[in-house]
Amino acid sequence: MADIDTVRERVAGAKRLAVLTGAGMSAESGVPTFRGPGGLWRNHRAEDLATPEAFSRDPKLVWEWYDMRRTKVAQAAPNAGHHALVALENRLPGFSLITQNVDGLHRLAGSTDPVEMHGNIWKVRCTACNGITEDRRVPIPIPPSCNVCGALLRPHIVWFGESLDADVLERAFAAFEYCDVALIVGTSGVVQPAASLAGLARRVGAFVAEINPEPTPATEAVDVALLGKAGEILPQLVPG
Ligand code: BJW
Ligand code: ZN
Repeated sequence: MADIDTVRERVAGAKRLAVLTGAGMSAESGVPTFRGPGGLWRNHRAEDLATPEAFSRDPKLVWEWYDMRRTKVAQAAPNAGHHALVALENRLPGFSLITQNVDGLHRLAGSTDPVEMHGNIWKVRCTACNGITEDRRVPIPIPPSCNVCGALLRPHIVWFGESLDADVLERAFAAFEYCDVALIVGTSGVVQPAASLAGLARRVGAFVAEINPEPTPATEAVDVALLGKAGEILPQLVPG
């Protein structure tokens, strides 16, 4: 049987399907990925910008990066892959969607309860009073300041070295610990703790498939690696 048919069959028969998505999920919507071609911004890597230290050193630079990304996300629409995941959610009772993406495209496509591990690009948090608000201004005044206390705002996003929200972590780990089928879509699998979810699913005996045009550190360990784009492969996995 072809690999894609095996995965389609496993998905159709899943009692609990857990899906992890990464930046490659939104690549076909025009949102740049972090690593690989086009991953650098003005010669900076995500690892050099998405840290509390980088923000303390140069909040204007970090906000300019976010303003560029907010502009791209504002222009982006969900792609066929996002819509296929909505179709899977509607057909399968035990469906969980865990995303590393901060772009909100899963929700825009109609996914009802995606777990956003790393936050959301449209939320900001005050560095003094910690108030969290939605802010959809594009462009955003740089640097933006809090309406309540006037202090500097930061993106409400999890940066390197920062802890993920405890409730979010619990939901992400539970989804993969109790699944019987897992799909790992469009992630390079290098950022923890998200990168450990595929291994967790394997350890509990789940069938794990990866969807990515390139091999990743997870490829060797999954049951099936479907080499291709999320927007092309995911629609083929929706049971008829
Ligand atoms: C397609 C495609 C198409 C293209 N279709 N696919 C254990 C060991 C070692 C280190 C650590 C560890 N635990 C924690 C750490 C430290 C750190 C970490 O993981 N570092 C590694 C880099 C080594 N992790 C953390 O700090 C995390 N915090 C934490 O664990 O707290 C506790 C703790 C702290 C410190 C030490 C120990 C414990 C927080 C991580 C936060 C990550 N945040 C970011 C924010 C960026 C800013 C923003 O979004 O605004 O999240 S970084 C960035 O990477 C972003 C992404 O969500 C994340 C993952 O990237 P992703 O999604 O995989 O994208 P890419 O670009 O890497 O890959 C795209 C893929 O798509 C590629 O494979 C393409 O081939 C593919 N593709 N087109 C399908 N059409
Ligand atoms: Zn404030």
